[in-house]
Amino acid sequence: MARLVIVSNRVALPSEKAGRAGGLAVALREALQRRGGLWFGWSGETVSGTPGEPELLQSGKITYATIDLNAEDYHHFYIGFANGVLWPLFHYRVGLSEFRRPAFEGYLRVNEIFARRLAPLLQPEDLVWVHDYHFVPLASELRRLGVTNRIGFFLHIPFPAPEVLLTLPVHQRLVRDLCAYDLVGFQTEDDVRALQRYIVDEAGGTLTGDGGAACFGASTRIGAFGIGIDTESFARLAEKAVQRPETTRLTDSLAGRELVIGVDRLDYSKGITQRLEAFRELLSRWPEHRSRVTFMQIAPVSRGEIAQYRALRREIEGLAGRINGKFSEFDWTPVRYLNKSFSRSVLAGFFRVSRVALVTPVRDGMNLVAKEYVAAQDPKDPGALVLSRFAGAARELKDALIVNPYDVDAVAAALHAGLVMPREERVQRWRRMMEVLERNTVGVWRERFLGALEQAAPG
Ligand code: ADQ
Repeated sequence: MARLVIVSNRVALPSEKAGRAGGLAVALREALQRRGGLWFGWSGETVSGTPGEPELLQSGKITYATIDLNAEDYHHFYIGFANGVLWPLFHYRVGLSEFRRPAFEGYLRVNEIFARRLAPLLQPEDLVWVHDYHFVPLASELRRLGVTNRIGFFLHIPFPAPEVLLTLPVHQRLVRDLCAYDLVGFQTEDDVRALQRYIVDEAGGTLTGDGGAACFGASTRIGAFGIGIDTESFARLAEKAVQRPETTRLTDSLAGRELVIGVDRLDYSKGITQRLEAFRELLSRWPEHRSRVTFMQIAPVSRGEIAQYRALRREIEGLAGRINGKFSEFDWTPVRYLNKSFSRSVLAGFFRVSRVALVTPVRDGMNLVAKEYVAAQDPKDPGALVLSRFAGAARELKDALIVNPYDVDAVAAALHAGLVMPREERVQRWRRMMEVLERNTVGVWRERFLGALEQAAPG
C-alpha cells in the first residue's frame, strides 16, 4: 500500500485533546497510521521574516510536518483571498467577495512555499491528498517542481455554478490549477456538474465519460464523494452523554420545555439570522409555543479578524436580544445564544435531548451537524431535523423536513411541524436517515476517495 500524504491548512497534531478532534481528523489519522504517512500544514504561527524549515514530529507511523508563514503572506493568503474571496464566492455571496490582486498574489505565494517545503519530503510512490480551497494551486506548483506523484484534491465547500465563478477575475487560473490534479473530489453531484459545465462551456475542454475530463492540456477525473461521520461512535457517544452532568443541567434548566437546537460556527453561510427570524415567526404565528419551547443557538466566533464576521455577530446579537425583549416572561427566555464551543460528547448529549434541530445554512458543502444530530437521537423517541435544501446533506437526508432557508415563513412552519410531529412519524423518518448515515460513514468516504485516487493515472 502506498504511503499517504495529507495536506491541509490546519493539522490535527497528536497533542490535540482527544475529545476535541473531529470525526474528519480521526478518520484521516487512522488512514495515515495504517498506511504510514505524512500530515503537512501550517503550524499556526506567523513570523516577520522568511520562515524556516518544517518542524517534524513523529508519532507512531505518522510524521507531522508544519511550517510557519510570513505574517503578511498569511494575511493575504488566509484573510485576503481564501476567506475574503473564495469562501464568500463559493457560497454564492458574490457581494461579499472582495477581490484584490495583492491578496491573490499572496495566495499563490503561500501555495508555492507549501510546494517547495513539501516536495523534498515526498517519496516516489506517495499518494498526495490535498484538502480544501486554501490549496487549489498546490498541484500545479508541485508539478512545476517535477513531482509526478498521484495528487488528489477534495473541496469541503460548494463549487459554484460557472455564472458565479465567472465574476472572479482569476477564474481561469483557478480552474486550470484544479485540472492539474489527478482527481478532484466534491461533496455533491451539483458541484461536479458545475465544474464540468465550466470546463465544457468556458474552457473548451472535453468530458471523457466515467468522470474523466480534459482541460487546459491536462487530464483529470472529477467525482462526488459526500463526506460522512463516524455514525456508530457518535451514536454511542450520545447515548452515554445522557448521563453527563452538562446534559442533566441542560434538561433541568428547561423545566419540561422542548428544546430546539442550532450549532454552527458563527458564519454568514450558516443562515443564523434567517433562522432566528423563523423562530420569531413561530412564536408570533403559533403562540401555543410561547413559554413551552426554548431555542438554543450555539455559535462560537470564527474568523473574527474579518470585518464581515464582526458585523454578522452584531446583527445576530441584536436580533436575539430583540426576540428575547419581545417574548420573554419572568420565568422563560426564548433564545439562548452562546458564543462558545463544546466538546463532541457534550454536543452529542445536547443533540440527544433536543426535540428539533434547525440546520438551515444558506449554502453549505455538506454540513456535518445535520448528520451528527441524526446519529445522536434516541431510536425510540428521536427528534426531527429541519434541513436547508442548500446543504449538501439534503441530498442524502431526504427524510428531514427540507426547507428553503430564505423562506422564513416556511422554516417557521417546518419548525412547528417538527415540534408537533407524532412519535411514529419521527421514528420512521429517523430510521431512514440513519440507514443512509450507516452506509456512508466518514471511513467509507475516505476509502472511496483514496480508491479513486489510486485508480487515477498519475502525473
Ligand atoms: P464547517 O463549515 O465547519 O465545515 P460543519 O460540517 O457543520 O461545518 O461542521 C464541522 C464540525 O464542526 C462538526 O463536527 C461540528 O460538530 C463541529 N462544530 C460546529 N459548530 C460547533 C460548535 N459550536 N461547537 C463545537 N463543535 C462545532 C466545512 C464545510 C462543511 C462540510 C465540512 C466537512 O463548510 O460544509 O460539511 O467542512 O467537509
